[in-house]
Amino acid sequence: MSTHDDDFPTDDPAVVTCGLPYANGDLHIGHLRGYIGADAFSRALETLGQQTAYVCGSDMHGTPVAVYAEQEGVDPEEFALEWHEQYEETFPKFNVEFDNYGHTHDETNTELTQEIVRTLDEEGYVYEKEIQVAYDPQADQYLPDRYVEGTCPYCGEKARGDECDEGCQRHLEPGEIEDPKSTITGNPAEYRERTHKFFEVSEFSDFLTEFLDGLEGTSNARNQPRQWIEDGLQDWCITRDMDWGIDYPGEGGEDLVLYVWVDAPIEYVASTKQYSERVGTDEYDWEEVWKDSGDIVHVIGRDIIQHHTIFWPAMLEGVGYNKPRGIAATGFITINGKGLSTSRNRAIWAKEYLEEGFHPDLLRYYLTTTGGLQQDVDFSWDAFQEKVNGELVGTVGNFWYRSLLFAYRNYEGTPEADVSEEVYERIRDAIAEVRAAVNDYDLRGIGQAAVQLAQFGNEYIQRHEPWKLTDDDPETAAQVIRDCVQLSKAVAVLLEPITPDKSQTLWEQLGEDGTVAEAELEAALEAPPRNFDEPGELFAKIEDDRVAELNEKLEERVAAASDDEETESDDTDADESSDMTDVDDLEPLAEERISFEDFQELDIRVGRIESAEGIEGADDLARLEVDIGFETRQVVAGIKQLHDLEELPGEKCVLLANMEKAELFGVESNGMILAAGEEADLLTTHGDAEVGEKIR
Ligand code: B3M
Ligand code: ZN
Repeated sequence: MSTHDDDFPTDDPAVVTCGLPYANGDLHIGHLRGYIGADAFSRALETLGQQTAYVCGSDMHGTPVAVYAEQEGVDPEEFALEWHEQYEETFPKFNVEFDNYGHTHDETNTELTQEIVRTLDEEGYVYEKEIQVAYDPQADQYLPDRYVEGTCPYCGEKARGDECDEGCQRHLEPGEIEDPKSTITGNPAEYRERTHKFFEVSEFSDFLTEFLDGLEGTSNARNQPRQWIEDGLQDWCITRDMDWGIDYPGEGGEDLVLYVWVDAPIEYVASTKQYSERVGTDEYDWEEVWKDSGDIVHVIGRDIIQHHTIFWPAMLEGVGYNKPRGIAATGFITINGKGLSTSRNRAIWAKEYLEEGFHPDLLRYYLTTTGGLQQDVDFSWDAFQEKVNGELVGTVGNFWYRSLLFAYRNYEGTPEADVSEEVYERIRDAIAEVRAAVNDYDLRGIGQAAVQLAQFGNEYIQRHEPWKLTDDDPETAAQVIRDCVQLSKAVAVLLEPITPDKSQTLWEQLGEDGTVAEAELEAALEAPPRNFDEPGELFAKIEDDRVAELNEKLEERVAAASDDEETESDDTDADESSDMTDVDDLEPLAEERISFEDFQELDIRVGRIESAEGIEGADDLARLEVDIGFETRQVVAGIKQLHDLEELPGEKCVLLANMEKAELFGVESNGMILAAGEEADLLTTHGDAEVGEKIR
């Protein structure tokens, strides 16, 4: 959602970043979804005419890297650099084109990190404190972060030393975890007293509240942090007892390195700086972006919202830097409806996808148009096939091919006629839809605008049947085909952020010069060159037997991995922190069965939300009015932090109508709306079931 007065494009340079991948293992669809999403968003900003850099880098430090390097018996630097190089090679294969891709261990980031920490210290935001640090006497080492496991003090789930990765997703401070055990020896950890450095995050409460009020992006990133602030912010331990990392730059920290979450986000700045140094500050000035008036947009996984909406803006404020304009936090990925799990090999690996010979733009299209920047994504080869065959082959490819082939055969290119007013207006509307979608951080909206334009094109041809007109009414025939050529070009321009390579091929097919990536949205209305060659088909159907084969492969390897797992523990497998869920995270299925009669006692109805407002004094509760056909019900729901309340009116929902009445904060709740998961994803109906219909 956009809250700034000045919509994109602004006159300021923008930078789009994506959460840095830990340099510790193979990339899979859970990673790709973020990098592709951010790439598409950055390309979309450019098509609006916004000057944009897309930067990222590998996250080399911290225990996520050290633990795996140790397991392989290699030096962490060597280990991380190897993965870094692999990522650098892999991203472009998915048309993810960073303007700069650095890493956190390089000189630029090391220097900048030390400079920023020094400044925070000089500004009085850093202090020393004695704390209890976990220690493994047998291994004779301190146990920061992932070297220790235990129970989350907030939600009781199993957690890592610095994050409740399987439960409430909170960051945990050293010493907070309960029942700590060493991951090196499995022994219970001892506590030892150590002096560490702390950053005074608690000083920034008011600033952060205001920052969140102005923050754009996805609703989860904008709303969740409010609760943490209301609960009271703790100061943040920014040093660790480790060798691998960036040395603490000041006094009293000689034997400490910085916590990985200090130098990781600073790489966003360092990477922008490297880009600026390469192209020259006349072309792109990193200081203008980060210290003055740039538009900063972070795309992240939803498990790292706290780092990006609390710690990071507080650091930026502490050193007087510019703050992010937008933060988009992507949801989870499931595979065939089950949690992605690298240890169970239930994942689609980047390498595997490419080896199967699929074009990267197909996956880009699937991920961006199903998940956008926020929604959870379920991937299955069946759904992939359906989307590719239906939308890309059936709608877009079909329209492109039939239009251009007809134009080529009858006119050797673009017919000499003017675009009709109807088509011109239709393209203008689509451009406006894309512009609005970008301002709403809505990638799905971009895809939709483009595909619906192709859909319109197909209907337009069908309606005018130009093949019947070429002899009797050549003027109208030329006019219709002229329109179709324009529509084809417009679809290519609008779809470029999502399918850059396919759009480029169409662009060249039309005889256009330069690249479609450089074209702005208005190019959709400009005439293509007069002549072009015979077109080729751009998308090929995915056949059923191919899908059957892919499903079988996936099933077999998941089965093989679970056989292994029976003999081996999978706790030490690759990092699963980002963008993923796991069946272990799900509530177990109920053992006990209920009768059909029991079920029928539940009076569940289709409803439509008429209004939604927060209940004063209650952190989580909202008062909703829900139309259920016969009457309008007032219900209280715990969704205040999790949804944009102003966006709810008009939404369909599902309501348990014969729930006993309750009173919460003095407000009567007469029914219960149904929702799924920690984010309170509201249930709705797939088709057109009417308000008031019973669910059976
Ligand atoms: N390297 C990966 C993650 O936790 C972590 C992101 C850093 S972004 C500054 O998703
Ligand atoms: Zn927790």
